[in-house]
Amino acid sequence: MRNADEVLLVIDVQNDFMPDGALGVAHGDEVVPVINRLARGFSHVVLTQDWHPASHVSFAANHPGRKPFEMLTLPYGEQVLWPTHCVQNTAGAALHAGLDIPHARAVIRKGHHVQVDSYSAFLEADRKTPTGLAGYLRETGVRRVWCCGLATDYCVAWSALDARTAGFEVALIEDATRAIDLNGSLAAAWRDLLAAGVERVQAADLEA
Ligand code: VGL
Ligand code: ZN
Repeated sequence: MRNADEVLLVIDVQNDFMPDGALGVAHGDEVVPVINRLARGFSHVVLTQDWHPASHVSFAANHPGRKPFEMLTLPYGEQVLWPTHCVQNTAGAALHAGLDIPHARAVIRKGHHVQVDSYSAFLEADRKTPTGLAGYLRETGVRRVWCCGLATDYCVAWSALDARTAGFEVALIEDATRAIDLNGSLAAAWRDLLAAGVERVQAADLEA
């Protein structure tokens, strides 16, 4: 069992990010058994859910004439336009049924503001609005955050970077993630992660 000051942060293991989902991540389902095993080694596990209103600004369908995976300039910066995904209370937004973490303590839902996306579990895309996760982790005595889930180059990377900025030690468990990899986003994410001091580890490293 890992120390009480370490948390496993399981990001967006939701049906819409599975290979047959609305925003399918290739081999996304393969992280489920790996994460279930990892979670048994942590007394503290926190889950996240991407949790958008149907009218969300990140959906291409809400911008007439625009298509998924195009870019759009918004007041807070450049936004990828995504296929409609993880709409609040839909089956696609539900956690994968095979996720088996009965002792998970908290679920953070993000991306609920109509006009602002939130890849990060800590700070929304306006880079100002906190989700409350940093405060929750500090108040529960967490010092080190282990990140896994979907997708490596979007929600997992942004969460890991913001966890570093918030002052936590951070590791990203590479084989407990899968990537979208849009226009080189995976390589760019790893460049930023390593530069920020995020450790790149494999699930087996935690069992050693
Ligand atoms: C995600 C794109 C849009 C993710 C969420 O979970 O990585 N990616 N919304
Ligand atoms: Zn989303």
